[in-house]
Amino acid sequence: MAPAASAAANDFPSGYQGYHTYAEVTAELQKAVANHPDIAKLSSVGKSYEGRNLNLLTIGSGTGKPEVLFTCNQHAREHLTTEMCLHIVQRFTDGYATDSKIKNMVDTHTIYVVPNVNPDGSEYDISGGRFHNWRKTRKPVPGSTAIGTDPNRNWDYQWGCCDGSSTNPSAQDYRGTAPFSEPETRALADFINAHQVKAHIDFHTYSELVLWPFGYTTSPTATGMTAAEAKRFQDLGKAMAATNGYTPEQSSKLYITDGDINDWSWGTHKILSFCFEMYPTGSNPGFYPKDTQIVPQTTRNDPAVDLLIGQV
Ligand code: LU0
Ligand code: ZN
Repeated sequence: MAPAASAAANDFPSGYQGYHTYAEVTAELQKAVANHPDIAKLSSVGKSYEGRNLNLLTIGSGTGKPEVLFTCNQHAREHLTTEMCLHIVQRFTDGYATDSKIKNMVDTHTIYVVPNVNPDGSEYDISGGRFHNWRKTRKPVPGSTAIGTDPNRNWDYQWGCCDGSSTNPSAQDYRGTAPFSEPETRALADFINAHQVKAHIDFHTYSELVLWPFGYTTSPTATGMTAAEAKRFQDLGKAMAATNGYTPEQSSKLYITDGDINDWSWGTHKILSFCFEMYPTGSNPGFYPKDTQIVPQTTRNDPAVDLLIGQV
Protein backbone atom coordinates (compact mmCIF):
# COMPACT_ATOMS: atom_id res chain seq x y z
CA MET A 1 0.00 0.00 0.00
CA ALA A 2 1.27 3.49 -0.84
CA PRO A 3 2.22 5.70 2.12
CA ALA A 4 -0.67 7.96 3.14
CA ALA A 5 1.28 11.15 2.43
CA SER A 6 2.20 10.25 -1.15
CA ALA A 7 0.66 12.30 -3.93
CA ALA A 8 -1.90 10.87 -6.30
CA ALA A 9 -0.50 10.08 -9.77
CA ASN A 10 -1.37 13.49 -11.14
CA ASP A 11 -1.19 15.66 -8.08
CA PHE A 12 1.63 17.81 -6.81
CA PRO A 13 4.08 16.23 -4.34
CA SER A 14 3.95 16.88 -0.61
CA GLY A 15 4.84 20.50 0.19
CA TYR A 16 3.41 21.60 -3.16
CA GLN A 17 -0.21 20.62 -2.86
CA GLY A 18 -1.34 24.24 -2.66
CA TYR A 19 -0.49 24.39 -6.38
CA HIS A 20 -3.37 23.69 -8.76
CA THR A 21 -3.38 20.84 -11.23
CA TYR A 22 -4.98 21.51 -14.61
CA ALA A 23 -8.28 20.00 -13.38
CA GLU A 24 -8.13 22.13 -10.24
CA VAL A 25 -7.43 25.29 -12.27
CA THR A 26 -10.43 24.53 -14.47
CA ALA A 27 -12.61 24.00 -11.38
CA GLU A 28 -11.45 27.33 -9.91
CA LEU A 29 -12.29 29.12 -13.16
CA GLN A 30 -15.73 27.50 -13.23
CA LYS A 31 -16.23 28.61 -9.63
CA ALA A 32 -15.24 32.20 -10.47
CA VAL A 33 -17.85 32.26 -13.23
CA ALA A 34 -20.53 30.64 -11.05
CA ASN A 35 -19.93 33.23 -8.32
CA HIS A 36 -19.63 36.22 -10.68
CA PRO A 37 -21.66 35.48 -13.81
CA ASP A 38 -22.16 39.21 -14.45
CA ILE A 39 -18.45 39.91 -15.00
CA ALA A 40 -16.73 36.56 -15.69
CA LYS A 41 -16.93 34.18 -18.64
CA LEU A 42 -15.07 30.91 -19.26
CA SER A 43 -14.18 29.84 -22.78
CA SER A 44 -11.08 28.55 -24.50
CA VAL A 45 -8.68 29.81 -27.14
CA GLY A 46 -8.36 26.30 -28.56
CA LYS A 47 -6.94 22.92 -27.63
CA SER A 48 -3.52 21.60 -26.69
CA TYR A 49 -1.83 18.79 -28.61
CA GLU A 50 -3.27 16.25 -26.16
CA GLY A 51 -6.71 17.81 -26.44
CA ARG A 52 -6.97 19.90 -23.29
CA ASN A 53 -8.87 23.17 -23.49
CA LEU A 54 -6.63 26.21 -23.35
CA ASN A 55 -8.85 27.93 -20.80
CA LEU A 56 -9.61 31.62 -21.23
CA LEU A 57 -11.25 33.57 -18.42
CA THR A 58 -12.65 36.91 -19.59
CA ILE A 59 -13.40 39.53 -16.94
CA GLY A 60 -15.42 42.64 -17.74
CA SER A 61 -18.79 43.78 -18.87
CA GLY A 62 -19.61 45.30 -22.22
CA THR A 63 -17.54 45.75 -25.34
CA GLY A 64 -15.26 48.35 -26.85
CA LYS A 65 -13.05 48.76 -23.78
CA PRO A 66 -9.24 48.51 -23.76
CA GLU A 67 -8.21 44.85 -23.64
CA VAL A 68 -5.44 43.51 -21.41
CA LEU A 69 -4.07 39.96 -21.56
CA PHE A 70 -2.28 37.86 -18.94
CA THR A 71 -0.71 34.55 -19.99
CA CYS A 72 0.96 31.93 -17.83
CA ASN A 73 2.65 28.54 -18.00
CA GLN A 74 4.10 28.62 -21.50
CA HIS A 75 6.88 26.68 -19.79
CA ALA A 76 5.61 23.51 -18.15
CA ARG A 77 7.62 23.50 -14.92
CA GLU A 78 6.92 27.17 -14.11
CA HIS A 79 3.92 26.29 -11.95
CA LEU A 80 4.09 29.46 -9.87
CA THR A 81 2.98 31.37 -12.96
CA THR A 82 -0.26 29.40 -13.20
CA GLU A 83 -0.94 30.48 -9.63
CA MET A 84 -0.24 34.07 -10.71
CA CYS A 85 -2.93 33.93 -13.37
CA LEU A 86 -5.35 32.24 -10.99
CA HIS A 87 -4.66 34.96 -8.44
CA ILE A 88 -5.42 37.64 -11.06
CA VAL A 89 -8.73 35.90 -11.81
CA GLN A 90 -9.66 35.64 -8.15
CA ARG A 91 -8.61 39.18 -7.30
CA PHE A 92 -10.53 40.80 -10.13
CA THR A 93 -13.68 38.72 -9.60
CA ASP A 94 -13.88 38.34 -5.80
CA GLY A 95 -12.63 41.90 -5.29
CA TYR A 96 -15.17 43.50 -7.63
CA ALA A 97 -17.92 43.97 -5.04
CA THR A 98 -15.74 45.27 -2.23
CA ASP A 99 -12.72 47.06 -3.72
CA SER A 100 -13.53 50.26 -5.61
CA LYS A 101 -10.14 50.27 -7.39
CA ILE A 102 -10.76 46.75 -8.71
CA LYS A 103 -14.31 47.67 -9.71
CA ASN A 104 -13.05 50.67 -11.64
CA MET A 105 -10.41 48.66 -13.53
CA VAL A 106 -12.92 45.95 -14.43
CA ASP A 107 -15.58 48.46 -15.46
CA THR A 108 -13.19 50.23 -17.82
CA HIS A 109 -11.35 47.23 -19.36
CA THR A 110 -11.70 43.75 -20.69
CA ILE A 111 -9.23 41.48 -18.93
CA TYR A 112 -8.27 38.15 -20.51
CA VAL A 113 -6.45 35.48 -18.51
CA VAL A 114 -4.99 32.25 -19.91
CA PRO A 115 -3.62 30.35 -16.87
CA ASN A 116 -2.29 27.30 -18.77
CA VAL A 117 -0.80 27.95 -22.21
CA ASN A 118 1.01 24.58 -22.01
CA PRO A 119 -1.24 22.27 -19.97
CA ASP A 120 0.14 19.05 -21.53
CA GLY A 121 3.58 20.04 -20.33
CA SER A 122 2.55 21.05 -16.82
CA GLU A 123 0.51 17.86 -16.33
CA TYR A 124 3.46 15.81 -17.58
CA ASP A 125 5.74 17.69 -15.20
CA ILE A 126 3.80 16.42 -12.16
CA SER A 127 2.95 12.97 -13.46
CA GLY A 128 3.73 10.07 -11.13
CA GLY A 129 3.74 12.35 -8.11
CA ARG A 130 7.19 13.79 -8.78
CA PHE A 131 8.61 16.65 -10.81
CA HIS A 132 10.15 16.00 -14.22
CA ASN A 133 11.84 19.37 -14.78
CA TRP A 134 9.92 19.65 -18.07
CA ARG A 135 9.86 22.89 -20.06
CA LYS A 136 8.50 22.28 -23.54
CA THR A 137 5.25 21.17 -25.13
CA ARG A 138 4.49 17.43 -25.47
CA LYS A 139 4.05 17.05 -29.21
CA PRO A 140 6.55 14.61 -30.72
CA VAL A 141 8.94 16.27 -33.14
CA PRO A 142 8.35 14.87 -36.64
CA GLY A 143 11.30 12.84 -37.93
CA SER A 144 12.89 12.66 -34.48
CA THR A 145 12.58 10.65 -31.29
CA ALA A 146 12.49 13.89 -29.31
CA ILE A 147 9.35 15.28 -27.70
CA GLY A 148 8.42 18.90 -27.32
CA THR A 149 9.12 22.37 -28.67
CA ASP A 150 9.90 25.46 -26.64
CA PRO A 151 6.65 27.42 -27.05
CA ASN A 152 8.48 30.65 -26.29
CA ARG A 153 10.68 30.20 -29.35
CA ASN A 154 7.81 29.23 -31.65
CA TRP A 155 6.24 32.65 -32.35
CA ASP A 156 6.33 34.06 -35.84
CA TYR A 157 8.35 37.24 -35.45
CA GLN A 158 12.04 37.04 -36.40
CA TRP A 159 11.64 33.29 -35.77
CA GLY A 160 15.04 31.63 -35.64
CA CYS A 161 16.73 34.79 -36.83
CA CYS A 162 19.50 35.38 -34.38
CA ASP A 163 20.86 32.32 -32.60
CA GLY A 164 18.29 32.84 -29.85
CA SER A 165 16.82 29.33 -30.21
CA SER A 166 17.91 25.87 -31.34
CA THR A 167 17.31 23.67 -34.38
CA ASN A 168 18.15 20.58 -32.28
CA PRO A 169 14.87 18.84 -31.33
CA SER A 170 16.43 17.67 -28.07
CA ALA A 171 17.41 21.17 -26.96
CA GLN A 172 15.46 22.97 -24.24
CA ASP A 173 15.03 25.95 -26.56
CA TYR A 174 14.11 23.97 -29.70
CA ARG A 175 12.15 26.36 -31.88
CA GLY A 176 9.99 23.81 -33.73
CA THR A 177 9.78 22.83 -37.37
CA ALA A 178 8.10 26.11 -38.31
CA PRO A 179 6.61 29.16 -36.60
CA PHE A 180 3.42 28.16 -34.78
CA SER A 181 4.12 24.48 -35.32
CA GLU A 182 2.60 23.94 -31.86
CA PRO A 183 -1.19 23.94 -31.51
CA GLU A 184 -0.90 25.92 -28.27
CA THR A 185 1.00 28.89 -29.75
CA ARG A 186 -1.11 28.77 -32.93
CA ALA A 187 -4.34 28.96 -30.91
CA LEU A 188 -3.16 31.76 -28.65
CA ALA A 189 -1.85 33.75 -31.63
CA ASP A 190 -5.18 33.29 -33.45
CA PHE A 191 -6.98 34.61 -30.38
CA ILE A 192 -4.70 37.66 -30.16
CA ASN A 193 -5.00 38.25 -33.92
CA ALA A 194 -8.79 38.33 -33.57
CA HIS A 195 -8.86 40.78 -30.64
CA GLN A 196 -7.61 44.23 -29.76
CA VAL A 197 -5.20 43.53 -26.92
CA LYS A 198 -3.30 46.65 -25.88
CA ALA A 199 -1.19 45.44 -22.97
CA HIS A 200 0.13 42.03 -21.90
CA ILE A 201 2.23 40.23 -19.34
CA ASP A 202 3.54 36.72 -19.99
CA PHE A 203 4.55 35.26 -16.63
CA HIS A 204 7.59 33.00 -16.25
CA THR A 205 9.92 31.86 -13.49
CA TYR A 206 12.53 32.50 -12.33
CA SER A 207 14.99 35.40 -11.73
CA GLU A 208 12.75 38.28 -10.57
CA LEU A 209 12.98 40.34 -13.75
CA VAL A 210 10.74 42.70 -15.71
CA LEU A 211 11.67 42.23 -19.38
CA TRP A 212 10.57 44.07 -22.51
CA PRO A 213 11.15 43.62 -26.27
CA PHE A 214 13.07 43.11 -28.31
CA GLY A 215 14.70 39.86 -27.29
CA TYR A 216 16.18 39.15 -30.71
CA THR A 217 18.53 42.14 -30.70
CA THR A 218 20.61 43.88 -28.06
CA SER A 219 19.77 47.21 -29.66
CA PRO A 220 17.03 49.13 -27.82
CA THR A 221 15.71 50.41 -31.15
CA ALA A 222 15.09 48.41 -34.32
CA THR A 223 12.59 48.16 -37.15
CA GLY A 224 9.27 48.51 -35.35
CA MET A 225 10.76 50.04 -32.19
CA THR A 226 11.39 53.77 -32.23
CA ALA A 227 13.39 55.54 -29.55
CA ALA A 228 10.16 56.94 -28.10
CA GLU A 229 8.58 53.49 -28.00
CA ALA A 230 11.69 52.02 -26.39
CA LYS A 231 11.55 54.75 -23.76
CA ARG A 232 7.94 53.95 -23.00
CA PHE A 233 8.87 50.30 -22.39
CA GLN A 234 11.82 51.35 -20.23
CA ASP A 235 9.81 53.85 -18.17
CA LEU A 236 6.90 51.50 -17.59
CA GLY A 237 9.16 48.50 -17.00
CA LYS A 238 11.11 50.43 -14.37
CA ALA A 239 7.93 51.73 -12.75
CA MET A 240 6.51 48.21 -12.46
CA ALA A 241 9.82 46.86 -11.15
CA ALA A 242 9.85 49.57 -8.49
CA THR A 243 6.66 48.03 -7.09
CA ASN A 244 7.79 44.39 -6.92
CA GLY A 245 11.53 44.71 -6.44
CA TYR A 246 12.37 42.88 -9.68
CA THR A 247 15.22 44.00 -11.95
CA PRO A 248 14.03 45.84 -15.10
CA GLU A 249 15.87 45.34 -18.40
CA GLN A 250 15.46 44.75 -22.10
CA SER A 251 14.88 41.06 -22.65
CA SER A 252 18.07 40.53 -24.70
CA LYS A 253 20.13 41.67 -21.73
CA LEU A 254 19.26 38.34 -20.07
CA TYR A 255 20.08 36.48 -23.28
CA ILE A 256 19.09 36.65 -26.92
CA THR A 257 15.80 34.96 -27.72
CA ASP A 258 14.09 34.73 -31.08
CA GLY A 259 10.48 33.73 -31.62
CA ASP A 260 9.23 34.69 -28.17
CA ILE A 261 5.70 35.88 -27.43
CA ASN A 262 6.73 39.39 -26.40
CA ASP A 263 8.63 40.16 -29.62
CA TRP A 264 5.69 38.84 -31.64
CA SER A 265 3.08 40.76 -29.62
CA TRP A 266 4.90 44.06 -29.97
CA GLY A 267 6.37 43.47 -33.42
CA THR A 268 3.10 42.29 -34.96
CA HIS A 269 0.43 44.13 -32.97
CA LYS A 270 2.15 46.91 -30.98
CA ILE A 271 0.94 45.33 -27.78
CA LEU A 272 2.69 46.71 -24.71
CA SER A 273 4.03 43.25 -23.94
CA PHE A 274 6.23 42.34 -20.96
CA CYS A 275 7.72 39.15 -19.57
CA PHE A 276 7.81 38.87 -15.77
CA GLU A 277 10.27 36.33 -14.44
CA MET A 278 8.89 35.65 -10.96
CA TYR A 279 10.41 34.36 -7.71
CA PRO A 280 13.03 33.21 -6.87
CA THR A 281 16.24 34.91 -7.94
CA GLY A 282 18.30 31.71 -8.08
CA SER A 283 18.40 27.97 -8.62
CA ASN A 284 17.42 27.17 -5.03
CA PRO A 285 14.45 26.73 -5.09
CA GLY A 286 14.53 27.51 -8.81
CA PHE A 287 11.42 26.30 -10.62
CA TYR A 288 10.04 24.55 -7.55
CA PRO A 289 9.32 26.88 -4.63
CA LYS A 290 7.11 25.33 -1.92
CA ASP A 291 3.44 26.27 -1.93
CA THR A 292 3.96 28.61 1.03
CA GLN A 293 5.39 31.04 -1.54
CA ILE A 294 2.21 31.19 -3.64
CA VAL A 295 0.45 33.95 -1.70
CA PRO A 296 3.45 36.23 -1.09
CA GLN A 297 4.83 35.89 -4.62
CA THR A 298 1.55 36.39 -6.46
CA THR A 299 0.25 39.30 -4.35
CA ARG A 300 3.68 40.87 -4.79
CA ASN A 301 2.73 41.61 -8.40
CA ASP A 302 -0.63 43.28 -7.70
CA PRO A 303 0.63 46.88 -7.99
CA ALA A 304 2.54 46.09 -11.21
CA VAL A 305 -0.53 44.45 -12.75
CA ASP A 306 -2.61 47.49 -11.81
CA LEU A 307 -0.01 49.83 -13.29
CA LEU A 308 -0.10 47.99 -16.59
CA ILE A 309 -3.89 48.00 -16.74
CA GLY A 310 -3.84 51.74 -15.97
CA GLN A 311 -1.73 52.37 -19.07
CA VAL A 312 -4.48 51.51 -21.55
O1 LU0 B 1 11.84 31.95 -22.59
C1 LU0 B 1 12.79 32.16 -21.85
O2 LU0 B 1 13.91 31.66 -22.06
C2 LU0 B 1 12.57 33.03 -20.63
C3 LU0 B 1 13.14 34.42 -20.87
C4 LU0 B 1 12.68 35.13 -22.10
C5 LU0 B 1 11.23 35.49 -22.05
C6 LU0 B 1 13.49 36.36 -22.31
N1 LU0 B 1 13.27 32.50 -19.49
S1 LU0 B 1 12.74 31.11 -18.79
O3 LU0 B 1 12.59 30.13 -19.81
O4 LU0 B 1 13.69 30.70 -17.77
N2 LU0 B 1 11.37 31.38 -18.08
ZN1 ZN C 1 9.72 30.42 -18.85
